[in-house]
Amino acid sequence: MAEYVSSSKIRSAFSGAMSAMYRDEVPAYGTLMDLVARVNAETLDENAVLKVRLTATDNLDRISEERHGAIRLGTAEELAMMRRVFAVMGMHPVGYYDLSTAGVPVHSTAFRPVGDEALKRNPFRVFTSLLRLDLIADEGLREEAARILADRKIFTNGAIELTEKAEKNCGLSAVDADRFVAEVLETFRWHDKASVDASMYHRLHDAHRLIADVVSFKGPHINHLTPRTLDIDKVQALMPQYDIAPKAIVEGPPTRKCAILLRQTSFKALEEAVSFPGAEGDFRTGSHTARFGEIEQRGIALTPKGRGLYDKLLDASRKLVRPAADGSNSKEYEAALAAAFVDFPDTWDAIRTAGLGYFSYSLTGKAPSSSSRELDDLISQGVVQFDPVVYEDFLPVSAAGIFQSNLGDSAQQEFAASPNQNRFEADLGATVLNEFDHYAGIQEASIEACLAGLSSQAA
Ligand code: OOG
Ligand code: NI
Repeated sequence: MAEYVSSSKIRSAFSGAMSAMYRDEVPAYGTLMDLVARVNAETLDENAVLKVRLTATDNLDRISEERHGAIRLGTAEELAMMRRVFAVMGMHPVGYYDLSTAGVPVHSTAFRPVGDEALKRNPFRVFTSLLRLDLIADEGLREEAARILADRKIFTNGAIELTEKAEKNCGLSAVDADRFVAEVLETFRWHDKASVDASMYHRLHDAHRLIADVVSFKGPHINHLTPRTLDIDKVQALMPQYDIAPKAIVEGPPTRKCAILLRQTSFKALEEAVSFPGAEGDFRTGSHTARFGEIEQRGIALTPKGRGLYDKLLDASRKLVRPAADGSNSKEYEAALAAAFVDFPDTWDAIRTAGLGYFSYSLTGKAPSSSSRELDDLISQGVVQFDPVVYEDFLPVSAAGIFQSNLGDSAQQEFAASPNQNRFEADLGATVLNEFDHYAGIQEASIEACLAGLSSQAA
């Protein structure tokens, strides 16, 4: 029987290949990676406890290799095929994000590994959006855009064949896995030749910059890659020294002792030269902005109760100060955010007892002093310890902020809120996983492993 390569190994290889390609295409991403590596090393040097816990929970090694990316697709067929391609790499759709309310005509999911083991091996994720032409008012333009999209092929024949082969055989050999990575990478590559002429590009662009980005090119170029940092405030502060101009504010929760969910910041998209085909086989030069860089800091995954509190506090602070795109009120915004989040407990113990976050439990090695197997008793006796479960997903308000910072201020547009998860799942050809169920499962499994460990000690 043929030896198959694990899906985690294919995912790691793909993430590495994508990073190398992007570093080559967008040098500022390479600079950001160097900065993040420096800050992460310094943070670990200064925080021995953090280093011990990350090592003990088998979470240290993944961090330097960790990143997410994002793409924007044009049709249901592209989305459905992308799902099959990512499945070969052990990446599955988790969560549904409606961004229409934020003025961006897309809805999205995140393809990512699921389950503790796969996440520890390599947590590579891709935030994947599907353009919603139904939100475009101009019917003529809508139809033309749909026709252009229907004609393009974003996957190579090799990528499709190897995906089918992997599905049929439930895996790929090492040789096929290498080919698969190279073929699939082609879909994410930047094309500096637009597939539409300049006048069509401008019509699409006038409807919404994002529509031009999706419809005008041969494929869904990767638009950013995001390394994970252990101290986002420090990276944000150091960026100018590295000649990178960060966006005005960090998205997500404020600076805290116990990091929750996800904090993100990005640098502005580059203006890149592109050429548009003319009627006579000639080319017209122009430019397009789409590709940028981002960094993220990940904290604990919150329960529905914790997430409810987060959403409430974020909303309250944004009612006081709405961050302006030009950064003119960023200090006021930060102060309002910090003030609102005073109501969110900031010790792991308090977060746990209030039922706000998910934790992974493990045995310390100490023997229990009573027969109680209640988790709280075991913790107070020092038999069981707990570590935060990392939040692996995204946040719609933050994602909208990242989108907006790269669309320019003139792109602010209003769409009526119209989440349509059923439609998205029909286009995807699958349902998306509920993130809360997944985190609850990780927590539950860790508790069961503790209890099983104790009963085998007792036997
Ligand atoms: C995706 C923006 C969302 C994030 O990290 O929240 C995102 C895009 O611009 O296509 O990547
Ligand atoms: Ni991102």
